[in-house]
Amino acid sequence: MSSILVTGANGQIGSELVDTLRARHGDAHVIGLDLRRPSSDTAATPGPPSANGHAPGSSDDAPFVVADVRDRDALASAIKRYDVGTVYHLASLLSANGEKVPDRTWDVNINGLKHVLDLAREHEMQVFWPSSIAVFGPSTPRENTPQNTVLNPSTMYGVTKRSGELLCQYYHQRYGVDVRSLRYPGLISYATLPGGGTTDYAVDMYYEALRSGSYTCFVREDTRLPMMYMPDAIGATLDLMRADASDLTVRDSYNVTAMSFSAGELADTIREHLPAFSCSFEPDSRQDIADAWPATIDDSTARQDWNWTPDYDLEAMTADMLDHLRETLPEDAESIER
Ligand code: VAH
Repeated sequence: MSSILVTGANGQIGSELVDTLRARHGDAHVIGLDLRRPSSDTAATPGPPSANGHAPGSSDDAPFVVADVRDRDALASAIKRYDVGTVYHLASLLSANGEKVPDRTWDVNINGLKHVLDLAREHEMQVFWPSSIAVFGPSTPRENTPQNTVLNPSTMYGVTKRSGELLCQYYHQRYGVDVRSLRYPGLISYATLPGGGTTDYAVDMYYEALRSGSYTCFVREDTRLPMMYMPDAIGATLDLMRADASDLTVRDSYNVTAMSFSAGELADTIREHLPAFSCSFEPDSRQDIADAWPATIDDSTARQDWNWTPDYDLEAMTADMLDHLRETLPEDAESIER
């Protein structure tokens, strides 16, 4: 059985996708790749990877490669060493952090993707690559944003995501590379801390509601954005990759969403569980990014082509997020609820 390579394996999506894939296919068949070893491994036994190339602390069957996706030779070496047949190429800088270093964002997000697509063509690998609602811009219809519409992103992150979509479509049409992509909305998970995204206000809010009981939100109370709980994002990703290629009518990237809510609605929903939670709203530069994105998404094409349907709404996500965060946050978080 050929193996699966996940780049950006330590990230918000990557860390959960690696766990899900290893549970399905076995540790030995899923290779994580990122700029550094997973913190849990380095915490366990810091030091160079063991002789067999496995990160210390992980099980002997959980291979991990420390590499930069801009290094084509390092990618090629990992693909050959582990006989990779599928790549989930998640390594990317996100919107807010990406605006601080636009040149690096272009370099990582686009040159990294092109290396993966070139290697996919050479080794006949299937590829998943995440796009984002960040491909939409100020002149895109904000409500029920269609699959095919005006795309004029206002961030370097959005420019790389739209450019990457066109690159994926080209490699499929010109070279027959089976690359598939989703325009993720804001993703919310309890497994990793926020990573420099604009929608990460939502993740921050859950953490602070338990940690301190109060949160100062960096977008306006009425800022409404499309969102999705991570279990649905992982499910959508694996469903798309398993779909019959003949059913797919989109080869740039599929619109998908699960819910839309405002920052104020999120605070209200959290208060249904933590009545003492207080939230204030002090927009910063990330408000401009959020204002350029849609409020709601039309994902009917994904539902038609490969039966996309989410499981979590705002209430179900909030209950599950708080349950899991109570398990992982320090004891003093419990004091907020009393
Ligand atoms: C970001 N979480 O905020 C990412 C995502 C739709 C937003 O792409 O940059």
